[in-house]
Amino acid sequence: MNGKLRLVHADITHQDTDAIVNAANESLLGGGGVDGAIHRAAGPRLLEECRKIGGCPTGQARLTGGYNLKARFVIHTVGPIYSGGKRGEADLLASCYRNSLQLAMDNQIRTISFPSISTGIYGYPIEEASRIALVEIARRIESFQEIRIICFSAKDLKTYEAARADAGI
Ligand code: AR6
Repeated sequence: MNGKLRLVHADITHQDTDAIVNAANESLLGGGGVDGAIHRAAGPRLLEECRKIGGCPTGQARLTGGYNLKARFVIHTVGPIYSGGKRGEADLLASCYRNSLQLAMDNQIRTISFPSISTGIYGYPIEEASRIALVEIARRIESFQEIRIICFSAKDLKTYEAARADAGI
């Protein structure tokens, strides 16, 4: 099966893929940015399920239901807080994509939407983060029907499109 990678300017809470990915924090108890938007759209049962999980270390991923979302599942992953790039941030960010995709494959998820992990409140420069995201996704695209990267602004979309062209993906 030839997987399709799409870069889309949209709100991730509206995506109808089997799963959407949340850029969460280690508590998994919600926050601002995309995390806040996903919890608002999914409803309070999402927070209840997250409470039971009891947190998630940076770079790892956890699966919950999607509740009021169109997506059946939410994969919560915790990106690194960027602090100059010499504290293992690139490896941790790559782990977020790898572990999220592995969890999706383990649960027969065929279509999935990612936000741009760590590039908001956590401050990761999007030019570098987009390259990491694209490389990790391209490695596993064949195991999926479709993977979307959801860019929340037209500017972010342009950055991802440029990174994709550079990488020849
Ligand atoms: N749909 C798609 N992308 C979005 C949406 C949305 N509805 N809302 C924001 N983005 P951020 P981080 C984009 O800050 O940097 C939270 O408080 C946003 O423009 O959501 O990983 C967590 O609890 C940016 O491009 O996540 C953590 O504490 C991207 O999503 C912390 O923020 C990621 O921005 C995580 O920070």
